[in-house]
Amino acid sequence: MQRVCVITPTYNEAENIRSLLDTVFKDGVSNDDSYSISAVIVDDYSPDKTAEVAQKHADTYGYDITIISGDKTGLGDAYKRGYKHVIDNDLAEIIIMIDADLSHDAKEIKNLVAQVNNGSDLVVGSRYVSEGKIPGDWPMLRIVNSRVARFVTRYVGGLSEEIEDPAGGFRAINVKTLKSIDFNENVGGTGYVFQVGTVEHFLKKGKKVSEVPISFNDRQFGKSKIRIMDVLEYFAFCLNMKPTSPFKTHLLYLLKGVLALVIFALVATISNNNGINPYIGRVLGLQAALGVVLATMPDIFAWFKNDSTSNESVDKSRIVKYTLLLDAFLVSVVLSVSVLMSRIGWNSVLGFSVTVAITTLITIAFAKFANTKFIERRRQSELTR
Ligand SMILES: Nc1nc2c(ncn2[C@@H]2O[C@H](COP(=O)(O)OP(=O)(O)OP(=O)(O)O)[C@@H](O)[C@H]2O)c(=O)[nH]1
Ligand SMILES: [Mg+2]
Repeated sequence: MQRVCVITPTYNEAENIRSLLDTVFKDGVSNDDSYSISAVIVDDYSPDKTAEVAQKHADTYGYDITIISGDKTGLGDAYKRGYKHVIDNDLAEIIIMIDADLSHDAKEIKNLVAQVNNGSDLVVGSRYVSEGKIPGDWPMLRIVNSRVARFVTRYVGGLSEEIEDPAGGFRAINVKTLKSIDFNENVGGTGYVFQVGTVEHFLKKGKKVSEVPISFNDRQFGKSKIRIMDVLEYFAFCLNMKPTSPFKTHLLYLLKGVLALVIFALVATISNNNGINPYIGRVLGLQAALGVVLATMPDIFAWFKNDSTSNESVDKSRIVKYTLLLDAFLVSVVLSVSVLMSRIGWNSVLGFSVTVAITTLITIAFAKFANTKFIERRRQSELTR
């Protein structure tokens, strides 16, 4: 028979732990005796004596539990100790991770187990796939917090969008896979962000990560253990998680854009101060700025074409043609903004540079949008032909 071990981390959960054990050993068991169930409670010397309460309750009802106690160093560390205990003592083939505060429904353990048996290495119980639920009366602030955390893992962290609820704490893991990935060294995050670190690490190692819908409930008793340090660690961890992420890419674009703008203003001002015609000075500045853009963003034309991230797909003669077209377009923007500004008597270099940058950005964004639509339409008509 397969063995399932439920790991639950606890810190001051004395009010919840009895009900949790009851529901795990009543609702979490297999309907067809395909698996047996045991539990490991990872308690960090809870001052409210969670461990004692749990042991007494388990003795009374004959539940198969182990309590491991340690110093409080965060949720991630607690789970790592739990994993190690299960592996060292060969307790199970599948680990279930569940919060002790009754936020997760033990009836759904079966679904998580089934998904591991279908070939997943890590199964995340998800509030955000269809059929997944958050409490109907969740305050706006909780919804926003949860959504922001998810956005941060994707936008700042660059985590795959395939996983809808990467911070969720109700999970199943194939123990054989867990042994193979050296989680102690490799899975980052000591606090709550450890859940995100685990998803990222499994994906990086090419392991199968999937989700099953769960119904999430608010805790009835006790307090949340999330502290400001956990939130800061979450951000810092996501920022460091991958060398590239949408946020890092956009930040880099912004920095290069600002650099180009500074060079543009510098060359135009120097030319002006040396008696060169202001229109010519600005066109010269533009050439220098364009040089910087092309040198620092070599894949810019492929990005425009929408079909690759490398310029290899755009042949050399086209790159020259595109560069000349772009240059001509920018020269016309610079000259028309110059003429317009001199008509209305506005002479600020900064104002001029920013107006040119904004006009250029809007035009390029519009052109990219139109180009994408054009490519889409062509594809559609090729498909229907
Ligand atoms: N051992 C241990 N358990 C912890 C630690 N921090 C949190 N936990 C447990 O981890 C589980 C999740 O913590 P919660 O405080 O409920 O976090 P949350 O569910 O994101 O927050 P709420 O929705 O407000 O409850 C609970 O069972 C906590 O007791 C810790 O540092 N050590
Ligand atoms: Mg909770």
